Formats: sequence, C-alpha cells, structure tokens
Amino acid sequence: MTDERKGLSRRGLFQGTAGAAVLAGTATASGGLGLFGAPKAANAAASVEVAPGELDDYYGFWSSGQCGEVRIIGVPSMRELMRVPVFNRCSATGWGQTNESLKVLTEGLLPETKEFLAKRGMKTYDNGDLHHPHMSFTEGTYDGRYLFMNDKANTRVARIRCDIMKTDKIIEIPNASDIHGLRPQKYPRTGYVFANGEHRVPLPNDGSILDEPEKYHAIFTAVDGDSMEVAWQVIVDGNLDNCDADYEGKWAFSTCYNSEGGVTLADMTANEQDWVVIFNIEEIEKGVAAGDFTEMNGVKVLDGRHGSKYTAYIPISTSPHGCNMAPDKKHLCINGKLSPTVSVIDVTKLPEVFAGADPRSAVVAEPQLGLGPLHTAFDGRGNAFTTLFLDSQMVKWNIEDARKAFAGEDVDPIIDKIDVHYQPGHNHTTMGETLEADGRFLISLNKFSKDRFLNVGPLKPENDQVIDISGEKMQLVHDGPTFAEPHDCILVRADLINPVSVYDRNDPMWEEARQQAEKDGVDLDWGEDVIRDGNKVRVYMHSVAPVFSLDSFEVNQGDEVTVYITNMDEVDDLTHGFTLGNHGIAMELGPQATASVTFTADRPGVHWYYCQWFCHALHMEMRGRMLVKPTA
Ligand code: CUK
Ligand code: CUA
Repeated sequence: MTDERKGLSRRGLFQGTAGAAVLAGTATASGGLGLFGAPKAANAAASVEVAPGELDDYYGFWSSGQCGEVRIIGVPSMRELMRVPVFNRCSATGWGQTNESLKVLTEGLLPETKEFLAKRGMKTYDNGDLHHPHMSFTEGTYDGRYLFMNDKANTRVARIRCDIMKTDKIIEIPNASDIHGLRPQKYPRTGYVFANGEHRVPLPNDGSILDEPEKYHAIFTAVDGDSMEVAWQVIVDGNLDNCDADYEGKWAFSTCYNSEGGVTLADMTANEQDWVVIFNIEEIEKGVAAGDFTEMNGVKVLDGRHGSKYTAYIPISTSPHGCNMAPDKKHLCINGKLSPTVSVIDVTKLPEVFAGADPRSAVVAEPQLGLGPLHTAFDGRGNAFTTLFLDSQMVKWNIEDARKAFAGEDVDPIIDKIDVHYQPGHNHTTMGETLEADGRFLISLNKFSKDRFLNVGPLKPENDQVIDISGEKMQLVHDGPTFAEPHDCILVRADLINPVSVYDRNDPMWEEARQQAEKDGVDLDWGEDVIRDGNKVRVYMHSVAPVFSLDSFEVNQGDEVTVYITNMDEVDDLTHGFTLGNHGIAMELGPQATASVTFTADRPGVHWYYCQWFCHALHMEMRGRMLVKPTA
C-alpha cells in the first residue's frame, strides 16, 4: 500500500468516527482531499495506530464509577486489556465469593458495618462507586507499586497490587460519609493517601443528632499507603470534593463547596464564594505528636475548621470542582464548575498565607476559559488543558500567560479549543500528574456519546476520546465507548509497570489456606485429600491441565464444605477455573495460585464441577463430581 493510499483509507476511518457523512462527498469531489485534508487526518490516525501484535506505549488505569472495578486500557489504541474487580462482585473471577477475596473485602470493615450487613445476610457490600484511581509515587513520579482508589458509595479506600493486578486491601473510613476525592502523596513517596469525605454528617453519626445541619461535618483523611491504616483525620468547614498533593510533600489541597452548610441545592449554591482548603502536613503531624486531637472510632481527629493552624481557606468562586497540581511544582489549578474560570494558586506563596497574609494573595491567575470547567491536565511544557462540561470543549491554555494577563498584561492565555463529544468531566494526559509529564496524548472522558456510536437502546455508552497534544493544535484522533461510568483515568508509561505472569507460591494471598492445610497435614501444593472435621469438610486438590487431581469427592447433605484448589501449572497464561454447577460458585485459578470457596452442600445428588477458563485441547473434559449423600 502506498503512503498516499494509506492516508486515504485512514482518512476514511477518521471520517467514519467523526460521523461526517457530508465530508465523504467533499472528499470525492475534490479528488481525495476533503476539508480536513488527507495528510493531517492520516497523521492523526497514525498517532493512535497500534498495529496487531504491537504493544501500547501506556497503561491506562480507568475507574468505572458505579461498576466498582478498575479497567486497564492500552493507550493510545484504547484496547481494553483487563478488568480488576475491587468493590464489585465478579462472576468470572469469583471476587466477592472466594475466601481470599472475602478476606480483603471484609477485614477492613467497621464492626457496626459488619453487624449491619450480617442482618441482611451479607458479608460485605457488593457494590461500590469508584471515581479516582491513582498510582503510588516515589519522588514525584509513578513507582509501579500500587494503585489506590475511592468508593464514594460505601466510604472505602482500596489498593491494587500492581505486580499481580489484584486488590489486596480495602478499608472503610470511620467518621466520614462517602469518600470522593483521592490522591496519593507525590513526594518523597506515597506515603499518605489523601481521601475526601464529601457529605457532612453528625460526628458521631449515631442518631443523637438528626435534622440539625449546622452540627454536620465533613472530614479529610490521611491513610498510610503502606499499612492501609488511617493515620489521622481533619474536620473541615464545607463539603470536600476533589483533592491533590504538591511535589514537595508539604501540602494537600481539597476543593470545597457548600460554605453555606446547607442541605438543599439552593442552600448549597447561595454564596458567591466557596474555597479550597490547604492542609499543612507538617503542622498536622506536629499536632498529632503533641496530642492535639480527639480520638473518634480509634482515629486521631484534629480540628481544622476556620481559624485552625492546620488549614488555610482560600476563597474561590462558588462550588469549585477539579483540583490539579501542575508538574511545574508550582501551580495548583482549581476548576470553577459554576464559574467559567480556573483559579491558579502559586504554592510557593502558601507559607505566607499560613503566616497571616491574605489567602487570596496566593491566587496568581484566574483565566476565563469557557462554561463548566471541571478538570485540568498538563503537558509538562507549561500548558494546561481544561474540560468545559457545558461547552463540550477542551481548551488548551498557557499558565504563565494566564499569570501575565492576571497581572494586567494584554495577553490571551488561550491557545486552542476543540469540540469533544460530549460533556467532558475528567481529562488526563500521558504521565500528566507526574514530573515526567510528556505531552503526547490527552484523554477526554465524555459523559455523553449521543450519536457517536450505534444505538444500543436507552442506556448509551460514554465516550473517552483520545486527543493528540504533541503539536501546538490539539487533534482528536479516536473515540472510545465505555460502560458506566468512568470518571477518571491515569496514563502510565509502560516501562514503569512490570507485572508477573505466574504467581509466587509464597504469596500472602493464600496464607490462611496454607495454614489450614498444614493443620490438616495436607500438602497445599500437590496434595489431595478430603478432611472431615464434624460437619465441616475440607477438600484439597490441585490442577494440572487438563485435570483436577480429584475427579470426585463425597460429602453429606448439610456439610459446610471448603474446596481448596491449587493450580500447579507454571506456564504463562494458563489459568484454570472451578465452577460448581447449580451452586452459584465459580472462581479463577491463576498459574501457581491457590483459591478456595466455602458453601453448604444442601442439594443431595451428583453435581459436576468443571474448569471454565479455556486451558487445553481437553479443557471441556476438565471436570469432576461432587456426590452429596442425603441425610435421612
Ligand atoms: S468527579 Cu466525576 S467528573 Cu467524582 Cu472526579 Cu469530576
Ligand atoms: Cu482447565 Cu480449562
């Protein structure tokens, strides 16, 4: 294929995704060069093309909103690579059903939550609302250790181990009501993971205070990212929305709305101004050391309301939303939402604010960008990209030029605007929240797709668009439909992440299974046995393609059965599964992993179990029988 022909075919593709039927006619009439021009469109398509067999340059970690999982997407191709269950229940992997996953899902719940769920016959929540996935940092850039994420629905923070891409810790945050904004500390390392409690509730929220909103509080939490324990909390004024951290380990920032302390929409948007709260980490740590806190539900809670030495409140136009620290280490961008502006705070001025200067003196620019600015991303070359929800646009602007304009110079900071389709919320650039921001691609996470895809009924996908930002002008290069409802993503250079292909037999994930096997005198790796312990039965077996080492086992009706299976295959990509028919049971068995599941065998008869992960030419034959002897 000649370059010219390649260009033409790519242009065709581009027009198709743009839905511009008219342009096709124009192209034919002008001999192949339409309004967009073949060479430009060809370059645009080429920049996202990842040919079959080639690998993407970036891992994209996507949230999934009310689906409660994390999705891994290759960027720029936008091919979905994996889903990692976190707060949700997963049919494929058994997340939320295996004993190993239930340990992660239950051990961090508060005692009263466990009690509440037990009354509903539940061990844990099986839903979540995951907005913000962020990676751990060392010295201002991603270090490939962990991903952290929030659950807005059930007030939790979770962690994914990036060596195996599985969730290993989930904790419920006490004294808070839902967790929204979440960001790890960037320097010197993570360190703390900051988590915003959004809704204001009474403390304690035990029914002793009900319809007295003036007594409600929102709370800011620092979680220790290594131990996944709450380090401290700070009570603030207003509702916390999004947050970020600086590049020197000194500050955390949260946008805050509802300075009115209201409970209805009209109340909450009455004031002209709300604020961004600055948390002074050093002062807070000193306060903790000095005992200046109240202990609530086992957590050290500091008072950071107006007048506190731990916080500063910088007034910003009403209801600011996104909170984004630029990789120039200096500028914090606060996105106006209801105001058409982004307020730029120079963090080098914050010590003066804490020393008593007017908080507004830290605001060094406030460019008017368009309607509905929600989130801002950076290219590492001094430019910022802000989503305009109401205008359905992405705007590129220069931070230094915005400062000059704010200081009275006649400079327009806006460099470029393009339409996105439609209503963007978050956006994110390649490595954009790190010191290694490389300015290659920008994702616009659009809340609506409208006419961009085939109609699939009343529920439409969202649309995550890829924009090439390597040049002066932005170029829209790809549309990517997504299911409910990613809010945010991060784009991590591929060399920073090195997952394993086969589990380590010493992984702590199945430590409890190993201990039980030792007590039972069974070799967890290669053994197979049926251990009876009263009405509890423990069944051990291993799998090597295409067989389970037990082709049948027998139990009595009413026994509480735990099946432990170890996949002893050592080959890459050789996952087995265990599905027990008509029992609602299925789990993933990764290479060199152990998984277990517990259930009551109350259906007499013959029940087949089989491998549900295609593993071998004789995969279909990989099965066995559970024989359940009736009681009477
Ligand atoms: S929030 Cu959803 S568009 Cu939860 Cu990050 Cu801004
Ligand atoms: Cu083992 Cu399929």
